[in-house]
Amino acid sequence: MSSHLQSYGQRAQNFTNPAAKLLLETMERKKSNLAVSVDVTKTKDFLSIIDTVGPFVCLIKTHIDILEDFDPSLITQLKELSQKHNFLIFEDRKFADIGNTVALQYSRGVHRIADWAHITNAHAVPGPGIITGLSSVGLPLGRGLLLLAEMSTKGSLATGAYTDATLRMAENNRDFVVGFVAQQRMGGHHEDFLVLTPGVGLDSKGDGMGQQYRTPREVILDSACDVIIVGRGIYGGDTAESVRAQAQRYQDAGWSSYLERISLP
Ligand code: S5P
Repeated sequence: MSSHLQSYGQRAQNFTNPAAKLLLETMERKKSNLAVSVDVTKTKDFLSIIDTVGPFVCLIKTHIDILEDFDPSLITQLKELSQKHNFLIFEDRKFADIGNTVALQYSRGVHRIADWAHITNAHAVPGPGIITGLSSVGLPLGRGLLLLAEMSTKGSLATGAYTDATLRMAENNRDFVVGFVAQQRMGGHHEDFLVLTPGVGLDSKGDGMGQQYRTPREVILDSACDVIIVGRGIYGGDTAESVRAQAQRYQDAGWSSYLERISLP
């Protein structure tokens, strides 16, 4: 059976990587294929949004470098919330340099990403050395990597031959590369990979800066992706109650589309 028609729980056995297994098991247990992207600049807002959406998500996506008041104690609190609500953490770092540099960026500096992010991501543009560098740090820690195979933005250059070559890089590094940030499940490979998809919104089509939104149903059912990544569509509301209601709404939309997909003949 094609991997995307198997349940998330069944697919855990298709992976050796512990972060991928844990993500799929968490999705199955929480009945959630929703990741919330928490792109805010104040620690207080960051933690309160995560505490509010935590029950509805399998994954929290961070851009840790946009926090103006970052302090290492924030990481302790983030890890506590991840245990309290049972979600994994994905630092959307989009590494894009030579292997030696990305290994340092991943393990050191102020943020020490490898210490706390179950999953991170990288552009394929430098070639396979970027995976060698990141896996030298992340693999011993049981971390997983996603490659950016496509982007959600208008005019993206990550298409065609570039996307195909990204797929080949992932296939050659199955132990550490667990999937893609992409807009669709791509054919032409037999391995199971996770497909996480940003550019998801129910009420808006774009943001005037190139972002393009599709609905959870288009992403999960029509394009056979696995995880919807939603940012402003959820945390854009000004009260905790509206943030909670949006998280619930996107969780329901993503999960019902998944149930429809796995029941396809
Ligand atoms: O192609 C991409 C890849 C990513 S990771 N398009 C994206 O929008 N993203 C990220 O997803 C982006 O950096 C942001 O954190 C999030 C989308 O946020 P939203 O507010 O537009 O939903």
